[in-house]
Amino acid sequence: MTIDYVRELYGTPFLKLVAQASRVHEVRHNYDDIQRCTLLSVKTGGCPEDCAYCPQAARYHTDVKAEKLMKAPEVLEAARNAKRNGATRFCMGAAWRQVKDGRDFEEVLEMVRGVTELGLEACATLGMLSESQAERLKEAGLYAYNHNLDTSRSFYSEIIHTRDYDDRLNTIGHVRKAGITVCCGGIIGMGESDEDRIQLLYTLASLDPQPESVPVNALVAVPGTPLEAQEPVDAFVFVRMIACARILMPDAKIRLSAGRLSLSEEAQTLAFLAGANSIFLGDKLLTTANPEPDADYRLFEKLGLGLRQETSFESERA
Ligand code: SAM
Ligand code: DTB
Ligand code: SF4
Repeated sequence: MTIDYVRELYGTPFLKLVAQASRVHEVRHNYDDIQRCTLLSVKTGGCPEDCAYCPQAARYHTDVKAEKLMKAPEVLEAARNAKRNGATRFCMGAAWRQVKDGRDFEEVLEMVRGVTELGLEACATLGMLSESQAERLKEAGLYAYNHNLDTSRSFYSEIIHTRDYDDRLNTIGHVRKAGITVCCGGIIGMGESDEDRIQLLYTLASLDPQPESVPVNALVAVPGTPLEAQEPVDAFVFVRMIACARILMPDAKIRLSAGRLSLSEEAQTLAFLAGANSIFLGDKLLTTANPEPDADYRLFEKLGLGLRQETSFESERA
């Protein structure tokens, strides 16, 4: 794979691109199998980083209030609920720049052990990690670690100034080395160019091995953040990203992540056709709104997917 190939792919006429992605999807995956994941913000707000999209950065004046780390029992209650709603993966997010050893990290390890015991894929996103912290998360049963590259290397420095692209790549390396699966994707709609999206796709698909999980987020423009006035991303661009990701990373789970409230049911359906095979289930992402589970299940029913609450998880495991 070369950058020129990715450019050519990204520039393919829309219907041809979606059809090509759909062919790859049919061979490697199953349209009926859309993984549902639930997010929980276990440590909200007060983050020292300056990510321009993020409502949890302490320096921006958003409605998000800084909170202390949740306790494991409360997190496990939410995980049990998520499982009842049909989620098979539970992702815990912390608004930290990096993990610090000590009491809070021990509490997170307790959460990971509990979520794993429930039979859910435990995923966490806690900021930068050292090699030894990644090993301890692995020992506790962590299945996946989410750490996004977000955009191209060159646009990254316009969006975030408090860390750089190589910091991101280093943490991803530590996660990989510890034997945890990698969840790494990006955000579109931040004002990046087509070339930035192409570079992001190229970098993600060049990771060796490729990430097992690739979240594609549409920016949720939150009042108070520097990106509050961004226009919503065009659904055709969103689906184009999904299709390219599916073709370039044929075995990965491609996750239709943040921003679904601004996509119509038809646009989401096109994303599933183009290879998206996961959504976040639950009316909240980390701090912003997401569709109600009932609405998602109504869409699944219209699509004849046979995905249900409660029963689906047991039958998937059977
Ligand atoms: N602090 C950790 C970090 O930055 O890796 C973990 C939590 S952070 C909120 C996880 C990811 O959420 C970010 O990398 C970004 O891709 C995504 N995200 C944050 N705010 C977003 C927004 N307003 N719209 C879309 N995605 C967003
Ligand atoms: C990812 O790529 N998207 C999720 C998850 N990883 C952690 C987070 C989306 C956050 C959207 C903004 C919010 O709700 O705070
Ligand atoms: Fe902090 Fe993560 Fe938000 Fe950046 S994206 S401000 S690191 S919580």
